[in-house]
Amino acid sequence: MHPASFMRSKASGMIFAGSARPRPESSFGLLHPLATPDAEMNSRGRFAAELLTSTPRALAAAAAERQISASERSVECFGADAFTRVLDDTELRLRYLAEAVAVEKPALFEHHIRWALEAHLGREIPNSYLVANLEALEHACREHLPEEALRCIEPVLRAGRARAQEGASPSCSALSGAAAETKLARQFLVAVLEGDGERALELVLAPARAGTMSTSRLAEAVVGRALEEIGRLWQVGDASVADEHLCSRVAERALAALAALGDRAPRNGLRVATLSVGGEMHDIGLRLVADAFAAAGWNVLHLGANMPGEHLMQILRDPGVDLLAVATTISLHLRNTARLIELVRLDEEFDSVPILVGGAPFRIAPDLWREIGADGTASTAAEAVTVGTRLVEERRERAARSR
Ligand code: B12
Repeated sequence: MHPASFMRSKASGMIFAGSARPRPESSFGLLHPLATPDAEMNSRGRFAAELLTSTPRALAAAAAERQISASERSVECFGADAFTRVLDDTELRLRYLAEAVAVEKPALFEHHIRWALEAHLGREIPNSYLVANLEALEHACREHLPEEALRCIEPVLRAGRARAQEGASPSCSALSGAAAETKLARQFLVAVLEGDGERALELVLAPARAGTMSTSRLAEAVVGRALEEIGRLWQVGDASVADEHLCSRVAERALAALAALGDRAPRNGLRVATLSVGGEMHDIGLRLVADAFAAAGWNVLHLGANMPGEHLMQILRDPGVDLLAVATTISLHLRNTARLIELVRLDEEFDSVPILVGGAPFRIAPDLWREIGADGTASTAAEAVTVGTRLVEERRERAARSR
């Protein structure tokens, strides 16, 4: 039996048959006393996502086989090892699809499709490949997943397909323009790519020492933008992984030096833990957020990248925190983020600790933070401090009222 067929029979038998049907649940799977019809809808998305990723290789293989048999031409660009390449690519797409389905945010999948189109442009992979791949994926889902799951998956897949049919427009440099910080970001990146990290550092530290540009602007609008651009160059195939790693390391040194040069408000007695969710290796943006809290007088427990949720409880207990700031850069880690929030919320001791979330998915889908149970989001480090401070004050007011 094909593994994907096994999945179908397992799924329809085990999950969707009669009394085995799930009761209304909180957005991310665990029972919630105030479950609403919305929450039920969301738990269906979550179920569908679990099915998509329960045996992702098998489902991706079914789609890849379908694509190759329906249109061998659509995979010609991959040459001799087309099947393996299409298989890997489809499995990754399926994982992005699952996360968007789990939170019922087609915009997240559309964003992935736009990202893929731009990446393909630089590698001479035609749009017809992606359109055919999405058709095959939809076909495989229809063939192997139960109707109830399809109702959540199809609208997301179709949004992605419509986006793929529009085709790619070449991505624009994050560093075009004549603003002072943009010019400096260009010079910083050129110095890094020329292998002169010391020059790059000096370029951002000199204006900080001279007081001609604030350290926060240098961090976000210069170093941050340079990172965005090296990411774009890597995506379209114009920069190597080594270029990107080099840029990240110089950026980390620059950010640490800028943080040391910046002003600091007196200690305010508040403590924040900053962490990237389990699986998430990006933490430079989070580091900027941590530095902004420290500059505003907070005591910062910077836990950094890939923080497993279950080990977080220890920090919450001792030394304890007033705020949790959680980063998710790629949408592949959204369910982990939701699980982490749920873990904290389920513990009576900490269920009122405010949780601030941030990172690209929360900009792509602006109400996503609410959906996954967080208390707020912010797009920049300065905004994170403003929102975080407000959340802690609101919590104190609530506690005072209930006394
Ligand atoms: C550096 C980098 C890496 C480094 C990370 C090093 C590190 N220690 O962080 C490494 C090499 C590990 C890496 C790996 C990968 N990366 Co990467 N990476 C980047 C890059 C170039 C820079 C990230 C960055 O620091 N940006 C600068 C900061 C300042 O911006 P920011 O993160 O958005 O943060 C700001 C806000 O979002 C917000 N914020 C951030 N965190 C938080 C938290 C809270 C609580 C709040 C309120 C706000 C907030 O405030 C920050 C300041 O303004 C980006 C490009 C980009 N556009 O960002 C790609 C990028 C994010 N990576 C990408 C990819 C695909 C990957 C990999 C999958 C590649 C691979 N095939 O291995 C892996 C995934 C690893 C994993 N499991 O997480 C893609 C993501 C595409 C997508 N949407 O899925 C990007 C966008 C590159 C691209 N253009 O294609 N990467």
